[in-house]
Amino acid sequence: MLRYLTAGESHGPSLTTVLDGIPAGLPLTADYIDQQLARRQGGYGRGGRMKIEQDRVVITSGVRGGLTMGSPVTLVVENKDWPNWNRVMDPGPGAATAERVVTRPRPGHADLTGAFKYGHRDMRNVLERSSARETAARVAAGTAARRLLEELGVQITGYVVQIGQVQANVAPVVNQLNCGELIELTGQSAVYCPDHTASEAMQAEIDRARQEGDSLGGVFEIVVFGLPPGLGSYAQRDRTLDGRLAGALMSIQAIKGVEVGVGFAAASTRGSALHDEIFYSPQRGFYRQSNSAGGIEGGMSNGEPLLLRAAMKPIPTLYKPLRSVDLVSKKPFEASVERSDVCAVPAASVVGESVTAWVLAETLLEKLGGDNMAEICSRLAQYRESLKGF
Ligand code: EPS
Repeated sequence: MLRYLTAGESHGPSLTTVLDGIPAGLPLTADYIDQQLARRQGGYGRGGRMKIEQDRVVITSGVRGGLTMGSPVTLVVENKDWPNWNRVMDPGPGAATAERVVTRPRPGHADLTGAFKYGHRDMRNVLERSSARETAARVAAGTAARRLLEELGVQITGYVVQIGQVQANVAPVVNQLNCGELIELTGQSAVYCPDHTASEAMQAEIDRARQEGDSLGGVFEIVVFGLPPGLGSYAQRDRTLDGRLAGALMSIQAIKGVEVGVGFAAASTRGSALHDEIFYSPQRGFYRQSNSAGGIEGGMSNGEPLLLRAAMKPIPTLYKPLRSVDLVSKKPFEASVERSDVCAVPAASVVGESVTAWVLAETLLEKLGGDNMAEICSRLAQYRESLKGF
């Protein structure tokens, strides 16, 4: 069983994640994980905090000589901003009440409801953990899963398709390019969008929102190439691949919607036009010429590329004041803001890739079993071979 937990506050000393069930013999280095951490920190529209942080992972258990050992893998990402907050974040008695007590809940954040739930009078106790800073730990974890997928010939990438009102037209490139080419084209865009004309317009939209003290949401897509069919299952509700992937994506801070394949458009399409017809050739075996299903049928991967889409709401920390009520005085106030991102959709696409990679690694290990990479690779090769003669 593959599982992980993250821990850590946004302005605490560090974020930590413990990965359990990573097979032995997986090549994994801090440098490899740091590449994805850097992507998560990037993207046009980020705010002042990203000038302070330079996320790097320290692997403190489970890896020796660049290979996993089968024991729990611990990944630690330091918060460079912590020294500026260590008095506020001191766990000692009285420290948290001494200064910067947060009593003004921000609309759209977890502040007020989290205070109700946990009985906090200082909403810092809520915002520190509900902050999307936590996604650095999730990217670290998901990157170990991405490494495992790579060893099994599965490649994953994500890109932005919409920011605010600006929509990209990515279909022509996405349908023609292989994963490496798509990653390269996406990486050339400041907003991680492979449609470079739309990318310019998205940056202009972010500039406009910044000038107006506002924030922007958007949509990103995740594509996965090389997945074998049969991951997930129709046999029990909590084993469906689409259910698990949607849950993973929806658990990312600020994500409000998830689609698989053509998604909501399926509702207005006739069955005859929607479903992906099945063909057979001795060279390719069973295959499809279309992919409305986005690579999932009956809660299982069907062997076609996986296509997921997620919508992110605009970040609720705004320079433009929103009305709220002080927890102590019960008086209305207009929220004032220190620093914030204008748009973090590009960063969210990297988080989306990471949580997707984790679910796929889980389902691959469920399908194949095995405790070390050699065993798992040979079982997958055997399964793929068996499908050729099906
Ligand atoms: C966040 C608020 C901002 C973001 C943060 C998420 O942090 P701060 O309050 O320190 O300025 O920068 O994102 C990150 C730190 C990150 O690494 O992505 C929030 O409220 O969710």
